[in-house]
Amino acid sequence: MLTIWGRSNSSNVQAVMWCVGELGLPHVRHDAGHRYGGLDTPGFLAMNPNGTIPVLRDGDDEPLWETGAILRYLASRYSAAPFWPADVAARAHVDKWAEWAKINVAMNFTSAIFWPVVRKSPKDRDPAAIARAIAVLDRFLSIADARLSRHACLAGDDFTLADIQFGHTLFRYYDIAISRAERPALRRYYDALVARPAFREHVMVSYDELRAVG
Ligand SMILES: N[C@@H](CCC(=O)N[C@@H](CS)C(=O)NCC(=O)O)C(=O)O
Repeated sequence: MLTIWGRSNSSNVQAVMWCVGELGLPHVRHDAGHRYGGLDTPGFLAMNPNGTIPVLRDGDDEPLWETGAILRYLASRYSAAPFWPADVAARAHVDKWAEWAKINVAMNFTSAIFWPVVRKSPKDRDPAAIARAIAVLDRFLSIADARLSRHACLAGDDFTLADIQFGHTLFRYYDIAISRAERPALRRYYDALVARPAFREHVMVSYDELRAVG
C-alpha cells in the first residue's frame, strides 16, 4: 500500500497522484502543507528534511521525496512499456522529455507565472516580470506544440511518464488569466488529457484556496 503526504492542490502532489491514478495503485493520501501544515513536525522532517510535499512511502520502505524521483520509482516498480520502457535507450528518451517538462515547463510556469498571477494580490504583481516569464515559457510550449503536431504524446505516440510531468501543468496554464498563443496541437493534446478520468480527478482540482486575499 502506498502512502502519500501532500495537499491535493499542490502541483507536485498532483503529478504523483495522477501517476498513481493512471497506474490504478492502492493508496492513502494525507493532506499536508499550506493550510493543513504539518511539514515542520519532527515526524515529517524525519521523512523529508526539506519539509516539502509530496512524500511517498511504499509499505515500510524508506520515504521518498522529490517528485521526479517518486514518479520514476512508481513507473519502474509498477508500470511497464510503453509508459516506462524496460529498454534503457527507450526509457532514456521518455525520461529526457519528462525532465525537460519538469525543468522548463512546470518549474518556470509555477514559480514565475502561477504564483504571481494567482498567489499574489494585484498590488504586489509585476506585470512586466510576468510577461517576461510567459515569453520564456512560450518558447518551450512551442517546442511541445511542434512535437505534438507530429505525435499524440510528448515522447511519441504512446502515453508515458513524460506526459505526467508535462501535462499536469496544463490545467492551470489554460485556466488562469494570462495571454496564450494559439497552439492547436497543444490544445488538442490538453483536450485529450481532460478526457482521462485520472487527470480530471487528480489534476483538475480547484486552486481557489491558494489565491491571495486582498
Ligand atoms: N523539488 C521538490 C519541490 C517540492 C515543493 O516545493 N513542494 C511544495 C508544494 S508544490 C511545498 O512543499 N510547499 C509547501 C506547502 O505546501 O506548504 C519536488 O519536486 O517535489
